[in-house]
Amino acid sequence: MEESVDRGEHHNLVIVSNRLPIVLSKSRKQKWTVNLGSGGLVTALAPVLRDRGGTWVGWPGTAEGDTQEVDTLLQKHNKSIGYKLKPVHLTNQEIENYYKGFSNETIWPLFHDLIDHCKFKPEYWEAYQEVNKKFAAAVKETINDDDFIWIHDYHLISLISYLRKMGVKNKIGFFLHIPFPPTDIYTRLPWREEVLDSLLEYDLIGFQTPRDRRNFIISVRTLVDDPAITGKGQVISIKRKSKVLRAGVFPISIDANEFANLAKTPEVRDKTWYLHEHFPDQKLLLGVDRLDYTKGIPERLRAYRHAMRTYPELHGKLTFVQVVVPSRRDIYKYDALKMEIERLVSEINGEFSAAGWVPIHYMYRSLSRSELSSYYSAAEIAIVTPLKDGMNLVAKEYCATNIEEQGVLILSEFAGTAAQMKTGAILVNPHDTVACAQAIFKAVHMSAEERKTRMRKLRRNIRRYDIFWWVESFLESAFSTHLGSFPVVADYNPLADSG
Ligand code: ADQ
Repeated sequence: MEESVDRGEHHNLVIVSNRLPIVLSKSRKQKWTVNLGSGGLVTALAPVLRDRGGTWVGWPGTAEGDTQEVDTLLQKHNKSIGYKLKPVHLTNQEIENYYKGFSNETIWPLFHDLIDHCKFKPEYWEAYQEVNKKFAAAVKETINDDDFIWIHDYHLISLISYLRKMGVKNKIGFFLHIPFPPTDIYTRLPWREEVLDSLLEYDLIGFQTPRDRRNFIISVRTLVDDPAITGKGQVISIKRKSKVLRAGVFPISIDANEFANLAKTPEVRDKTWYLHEHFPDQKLLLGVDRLDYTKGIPERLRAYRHAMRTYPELHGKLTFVQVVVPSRRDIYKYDALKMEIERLVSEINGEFSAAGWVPIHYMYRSLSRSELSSYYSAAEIAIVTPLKDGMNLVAKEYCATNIEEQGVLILSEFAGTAAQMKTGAILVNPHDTVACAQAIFKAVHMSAEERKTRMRKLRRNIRRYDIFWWVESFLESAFSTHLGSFPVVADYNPLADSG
């Protein structure tokens, strides 16, 4: 008889994230429309929420003042999607201090090891606490006793502490989408004990890679008295006093089949053909990133410039297409980064452009899914070189789209993805301009056979460990009583690399 696995099917699911998975827009006539987001997380979680019943709690992304209209709009929308969206409204001051402040100017840079970018302001911390408390009240209003609560990401670490103080006894899981930093960096945080105490209250905490979990465990050993750590593999257990926390490694992924199928549609094929026509006799090197200083865009541009200076035979033969999606527009560092990128692009184009060839095509905008897919399909090489990244879905999307299995992936060893994709990709240190330039040269000249072997390996891994595997293995771990009994991601070995 087949052994049944408890994935908590009998429990309703309550997802909590900073943002609701929707895009709200207002027409010129001040009429609101709501569309469900298209990201991997909502694709994977929506069917689970529909099957089990559930609620997604989050900020709708709107400013103060739109509260009533948004509430009415969402109530109507809930009926059509089969689960509930519960908005948590934020004031302009909260958006300033909790979202832009503590989340994006303290935790985000600190957890990406960029201590010089951090602001440690007490008013940011206070707002973070207030908003986490506000989210806790919203969650408490919506739950039943045996619902499973799954909290997402660094904006809401303290949420559990308020839920427990409010008497909520439900099982609660947390997934950290960004890296967990090494202890000597983590300990700079003035509220390091409070943040760690909250993390230790969860029943299950998920990290992207063994590296992140190992960093977390070393911080626990350093800052906490007598933790008992047992088990090895995908899920281990940390016991402190009588509380047991399970810590697992769950590399997030994408709906790989969806990306492969999109690449086969006539619309994407046409767009891809159009790109090839416009770049005749040239290979395309593609970078796609949100505007963020963690993504290593200036470093990548310098590496491309170095490649152009070192290998003149690439002139006219290789074009770098860099797409940047606007992000966190009102934070000063992001404006400064945009200016630095634009200065470098214009310097490089000024240095090398020749009749019929512009070395860098730069786009600063969001692309539709079919446009993005056609760039992924057309590019012979993708260059994904973050200085540090929790996972990096662009790397996975590029490979999943590459149905002809002829593309080459140049990947930063500091992207979470590297743990899973190191044998198929060309791994580089994004700070090493010379090595990155050499990697570009190597990718341009790689034989068709080697490209196929590498890409096949990458695609097999991404198909097997897709976003649906991720959701299932997290939920299975939350409800199982076993440790380490889950499938391990091929191509990297959490056993060898666990804390
Ligand atoms: P992000 O830092 O946002 O996510 P990433 O994982 O690369 O980074 O996801 C970016 C997404 O934006 C991709 O799905 C990509 O397709 C999309 N995108 C990028 N450029 C675009 C463009 N020009 N137009 C349209 N779409 C574009 C955080 C962490 C990551 C982690 C994810 C998921 O920082 O490390 O992988 O969460 O956990």
